[in-house]
Amino acid sequence: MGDYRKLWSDLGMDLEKHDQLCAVLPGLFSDTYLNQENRPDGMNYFNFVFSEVHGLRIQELDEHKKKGGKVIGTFCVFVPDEVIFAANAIAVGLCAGSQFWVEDGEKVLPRNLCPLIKAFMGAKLSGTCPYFESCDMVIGETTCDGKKKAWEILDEYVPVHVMDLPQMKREKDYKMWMDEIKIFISKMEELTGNKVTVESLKEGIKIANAKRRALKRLSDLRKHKPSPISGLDVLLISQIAFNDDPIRFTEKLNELCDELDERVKNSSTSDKKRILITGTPMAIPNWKLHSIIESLNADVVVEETCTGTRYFENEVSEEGDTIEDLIKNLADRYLNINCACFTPNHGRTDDIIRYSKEYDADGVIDCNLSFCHTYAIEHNEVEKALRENNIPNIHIETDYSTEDSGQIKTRVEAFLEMI
Ligand code: BJ8
Repeated sequence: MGDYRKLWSDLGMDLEKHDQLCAVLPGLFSDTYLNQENRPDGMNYFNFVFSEVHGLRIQELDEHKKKGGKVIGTFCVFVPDEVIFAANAIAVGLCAGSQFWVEDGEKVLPRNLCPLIKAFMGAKLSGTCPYFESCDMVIGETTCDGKKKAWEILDEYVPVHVMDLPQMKREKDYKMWMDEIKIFISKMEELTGNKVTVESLKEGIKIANAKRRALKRLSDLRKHKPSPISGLDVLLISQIAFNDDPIRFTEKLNELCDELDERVKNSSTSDKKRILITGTPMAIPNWKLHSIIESLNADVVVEETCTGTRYFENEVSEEGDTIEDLIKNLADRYLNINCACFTPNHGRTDDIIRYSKEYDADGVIDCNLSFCHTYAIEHNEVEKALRENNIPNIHIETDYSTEDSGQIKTRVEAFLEMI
């Protein structure tokens, strides 16, 4: 990585503490990623993006800001990027996946809270995340109780706009979500000084749909036996999807898929078990579960998570002549996401069963972050449905520390032997 100290210091970051983070990440990345055998050449781009994750991309954000552009941070796949693109702003994902930030988060949050929330709060408080420091505004949502209340604290450090996400999917909830998107559009227009027009919103929809299509193409390739790419590599790609330039990302991902198309033509057989992961999102650099599973005789072939299918399934219709038409299209696509914050949420269970069949999974690992009550409770329904369909499964609850890695490995090993 080049020398970005001036850039980081201009952003007001804590350079000394940030050095500590920079000292551990490359080692973790190379141990997890670069030791894999037979990786596709197309992964070189994503390796490069990761190596420059606090460098080149931050410089791009800086250049955009110097030209008067805005940067918007988000924490949930319900926040429509299309609107951010239409206002000529850049969207960055701020969900944090490292234990490094947890301690700072615990200074203002209870310890018995989801690590994802503690980590993003710690990232902000410690001044060690250049994405956070580049943001002109962050967008929260009323999903789980932990996030909902965390916005109140975060608002003391950075402007927060909260989207009120309904918790059910009735007709009136669709109307309410459309209203929320309308308010979000006004907020973005006010912040950026750019009007969101039918043309710009359609352009935003096109960009987001193209990215979804590329991610879906990659996902479909994993249906081949054996999958032409490791679950670890796909996880890295989806994590990068939240922060990279969307047009460049789509282009590079399609190039990788072209390479994988060739790979599947010449593939051999494999006796590795095929695993579906479902549950809470895995924010960068949380590679813990994938790396445990793939260190054993198994491949992760699909993730029913927000760093998986929930992020890219279903496109937004580009049809319509008015902003209202397009807002309706956005609401239709987004309220189709099946997050455990909704009640009921049978759609998620149906998705898990459908994906298990489509990807020919030998078993399912339902994994949620500690203290994520909605996903932990929903395990009951997920487990029942999997049992009825004779699909072996286990439930894992974990955080970002490595303390339980040995124990998880033993459980996964036993699970793989059993299936
Ligand atoms: S659509 S999964 S990204 S809310 S922060 S709910 S892990 S306790 S992230 Fe999420 Fe949107 Fe739903 Fe997806 Fe649990 Fe932690 Fe809450 Fe979390």
